[in-house]
Amino acid sequence: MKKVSIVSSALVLTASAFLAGCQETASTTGPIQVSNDGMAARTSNPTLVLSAPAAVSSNGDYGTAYAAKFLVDGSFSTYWVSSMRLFSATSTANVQLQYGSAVTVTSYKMVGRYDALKGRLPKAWVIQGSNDGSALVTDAVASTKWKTVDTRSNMDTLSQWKAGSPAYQSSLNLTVATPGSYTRYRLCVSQINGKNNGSNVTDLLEMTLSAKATATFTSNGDFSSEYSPAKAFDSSYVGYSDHWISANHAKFQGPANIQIAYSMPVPVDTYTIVGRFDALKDRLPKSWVLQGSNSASASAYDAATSGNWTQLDAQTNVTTWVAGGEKNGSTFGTLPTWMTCKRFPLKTKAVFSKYRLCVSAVSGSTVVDIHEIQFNRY
Ligand SMILES: [Ca+2]
Repeated sequence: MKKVSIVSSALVLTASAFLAGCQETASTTGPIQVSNDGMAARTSNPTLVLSAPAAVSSNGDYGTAYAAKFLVDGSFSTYWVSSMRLFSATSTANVQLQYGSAVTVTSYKMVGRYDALKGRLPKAWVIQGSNDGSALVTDAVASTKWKTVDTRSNMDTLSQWKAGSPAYQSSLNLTVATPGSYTRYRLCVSQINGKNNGSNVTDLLEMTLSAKATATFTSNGDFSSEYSPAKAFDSSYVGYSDHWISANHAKFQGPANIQIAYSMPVPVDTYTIVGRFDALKDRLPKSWVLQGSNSASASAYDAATSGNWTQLDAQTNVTTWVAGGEKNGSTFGTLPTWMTCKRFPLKTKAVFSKYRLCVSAVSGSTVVDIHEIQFNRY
């Protein structure tokens, strides 16, 4: 078989990369952790990059310095190189990413080398998902234990893979054709861009999977169904009915709690409250806490002191709301003068699947009234 040269001139392995090769793959079984690839979690269904899977494996590596774990280590100086194979529908190079719980992957990113060895870039592949505990990375592509969620062909090095930044890297951001909820995913490469003469490899620097979170909204009391908690998380503030109003009391009886529950943990480091600054500005929140939880039993009805929740921020006697809101306080741009907003940074970045605001005092009204709550990551 033809000897394959591994070290390219453009991508020189560093000493740290070799050291990394000596480390064992971290084994975690906790909830899926997510990073946020520059996109704020402002909407109620943000797309989030899944961070390193609990386990990664392949059906063959070129060597321990090029093991599958280097595909998901966050470094572009390390890479997975498959073992040599024929590359065909029945001779694929496979790599599997396994998570602690099922997740619906909606998009993925592959980063490869775009240098003298760009012929190693995958040209045809499938992405498959499985919840079958007996499924193996070595299973044939046609195995019924795996469901194909995305199929690619003719991904050439001219019109598809292109020189990126830096020029010796190339990346593809692709949408999954038929997403499903799976605990494990695998990439099965059936063709590469170079010659398929029986002694070739595929080679990728990094691969990340992304999922779109969904959310549900609850409160411990609404004024009416017209002012449901979902109205505070719909990324819209334009209408006079486009807000959440808490249950009405003869005298405000806090805490009035509003909660968003995502389908997966969402990183947050600031939040913004958008409200009205008109004749009803006495409905603005004055004192509150923001809390986070990963507990399945955590609820909008829990007391503010509940052990189900972690306190993320506390504000007392906030009276500095201004017409039109803080400059750059929200992502809506310039607000009309009958509205207001304020942004509150968290002391520590939070990653929770549930967040809730517990308002204990308002500016005089019998209700609290919030047009929008934005959770951000800057
Ligand atoms: Ca890498």
